[in-house]
Amino acid sequence: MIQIDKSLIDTLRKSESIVFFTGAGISSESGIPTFRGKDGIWNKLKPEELANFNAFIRNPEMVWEWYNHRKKIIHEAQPNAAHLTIAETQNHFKNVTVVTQNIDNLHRRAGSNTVFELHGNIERNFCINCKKYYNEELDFSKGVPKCECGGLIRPDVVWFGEYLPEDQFLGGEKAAISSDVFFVVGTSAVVYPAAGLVYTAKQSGATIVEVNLEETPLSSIADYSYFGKAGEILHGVLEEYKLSLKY
Ligand code: BV8
Ligand code: ZN
Repeated sequence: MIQIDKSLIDTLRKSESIVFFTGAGISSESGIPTFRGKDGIWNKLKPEELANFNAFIRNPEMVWEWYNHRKKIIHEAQPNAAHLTIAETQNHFKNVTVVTQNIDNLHRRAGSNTVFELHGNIERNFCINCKKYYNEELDFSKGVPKCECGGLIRPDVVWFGEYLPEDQFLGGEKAAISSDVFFVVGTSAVVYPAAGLVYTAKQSGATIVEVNLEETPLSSIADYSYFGKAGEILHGVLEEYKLSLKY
């Protein structure tokens, strides 16, 4: 059982705004493979081959095959203890914001109400030509689905070299600036500008709490680092916090 620092509990008791900045690691306990870990999907495939616009134009079938494979895993997955604990913190703190790099929609399905999705959402799709959205089940019976204008339909996720959705990034940035405690959960913190939000939170005076299986480039600026499974650690933090309210 991971020992949670009493000073962190004391800080939480004085806090109003909590941010959970999450990456693929938070969904690994739901059975969704991470990108760069030992079971990482990118060990076999390279991001440049798949998560970028040119790869899609060159070989839309292959890119859609990858996303449909991930979509199937995501639809069979359930939010895990980490997602559920984050949703439960909404009952204990004035402002709880999730800023996620994940596209799997699990935070919302767990009950989190304020979620900024920096890299899009696998449930949404749009036409690369006229930008019309197609969010119902797509028909792949005649190959890659096309818009009525003839344009290819793509998943609404942010690929390498693409800008993050302005409203989502600004929402995440605002939350980072006004956060009292900024949890960094299950991310290797190598992808920018998303990972830059941790530095924004730090510079704005937030207490940084890292939750990961292993050290990351952020460990050096974290005020607390807990190494273990996100589900257990986050549950442990909330339980210790609730216990402290009894005295
Ligand atoms: C952009 C969506 C132009 C699609 C993804 C500086 C500034 C700006 C850009 C860059 C920059 N430097 C480099 C760049 C370019 C690039 C980039 O960051 N490259 C990196 C790789 C070097 N960034 C971009 O291209 C971005 N756009 O730059 O536009 C621009 C330029 C300037 C200013 C503005 C704009 C777009 C990046 C978005 C790419 N899209 N995915 C899809 O999902 O298919 S990235 C992909 O990586 C996912 O979104 C993923 O979330 C993200 C980060 O990965 P993680 O979530 O951290 O997952 P990972 O597997 O790496 O790590 C999992 C961690 O969990 C591990 O540490 C593991 O130990 C831990 N873990 C595992 N299990 C558990 C656990 N922890 C706890 N409990 C467990 N059970
Ligand atoms: Zn179109």
